[in-house]
Amino acid sequence: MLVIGIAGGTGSGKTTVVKKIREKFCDNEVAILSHDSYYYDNSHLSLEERRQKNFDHPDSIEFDLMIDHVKKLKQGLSIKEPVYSFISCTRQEATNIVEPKQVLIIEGILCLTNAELRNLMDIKVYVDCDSDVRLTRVIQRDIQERGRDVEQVLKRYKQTVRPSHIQFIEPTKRYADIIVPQGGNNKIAIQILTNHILQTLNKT
Ligand code: UZR
Ligand code: MG
Repeated sequence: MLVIGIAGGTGSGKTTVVKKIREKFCDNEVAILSHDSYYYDNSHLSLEERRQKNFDHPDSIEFDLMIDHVKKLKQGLSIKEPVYSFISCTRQEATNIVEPKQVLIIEGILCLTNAELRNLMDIKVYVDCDSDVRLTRVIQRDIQERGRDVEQVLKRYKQTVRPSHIQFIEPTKRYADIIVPQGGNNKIAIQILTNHILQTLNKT
């Protein structure tokens, strides 16, 4: 199994890069694991308390479970990926079965911060993007998809997202084998990554 880790700031285009790579393959060739699914369940807290949490800190992710799942997938076993709601900030009852495939893509802002998880990756990618572009995307997305208003998004950006990006996420660029500027719009980088995967799958 070829394991690819894709990190980068919030709104940098990670999900788009993953989507564009996936489009070039059949469903039975590529499995995707997002570390957004592995946010701790905070249902013991009130919604207000949950919303105050720093979701851009490595401690907010249940890395042990994620590492265990990656190891199982590498062994050829299927796993039950948790389902997390960004609206309620809690883990849902349902799980999502992920089957082992020839390629596993691990995506998430903090996925290169954990050494054990990094060591399970064959290729490490950092999607790079100017912070003003990221912020505009995050404002739009969090209002449309994650139940926030402009005030809430900007307050959070200032209090936790930006400081944690500088402290924890940006420094993981040093671990990347490939840095992708302009995220999802970078056709060449996506082509290079796709070609590499194809080569590994022995299709070229
Ligand atoms: P991406 N996040 C939430 O907004 N709510 C949660 O319950 C859990 C996470 C945000 C998090 C981070 N912080 O910046 C973003 N904020 O999800 C990462 N604010 O997701 O990589 O898709 O942008
Ligand atoms: Mg995303």
